[in-house]
Amino acid sequence: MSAQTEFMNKTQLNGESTVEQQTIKIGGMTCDGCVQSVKRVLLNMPGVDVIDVSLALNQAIVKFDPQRIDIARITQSIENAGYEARG
Ligand SMILES: [Cu+2]
Repeated sequence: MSAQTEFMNKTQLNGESTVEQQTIKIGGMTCDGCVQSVKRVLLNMPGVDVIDVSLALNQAIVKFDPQRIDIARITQSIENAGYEARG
């Protein structure tokens, strides 16, 4: 049994879900309204938690459950809202 398999079995037994944290670079935010829009988009996605959205740093920090959503779908939703996103 590989270490990976062992780890997965363990998390299943404990009923825990693993959570990943990632910084997403965002282009096109120009004011606090944009920050709020990006936050709303992120929070509307199941399995995503917002740690921070920063206008000054042009980035969002999110935590997400990789079993429910992936970073490509997260960045796609941000782009659908009219911003550029690179995870
Ligand atoms: Cu704005």
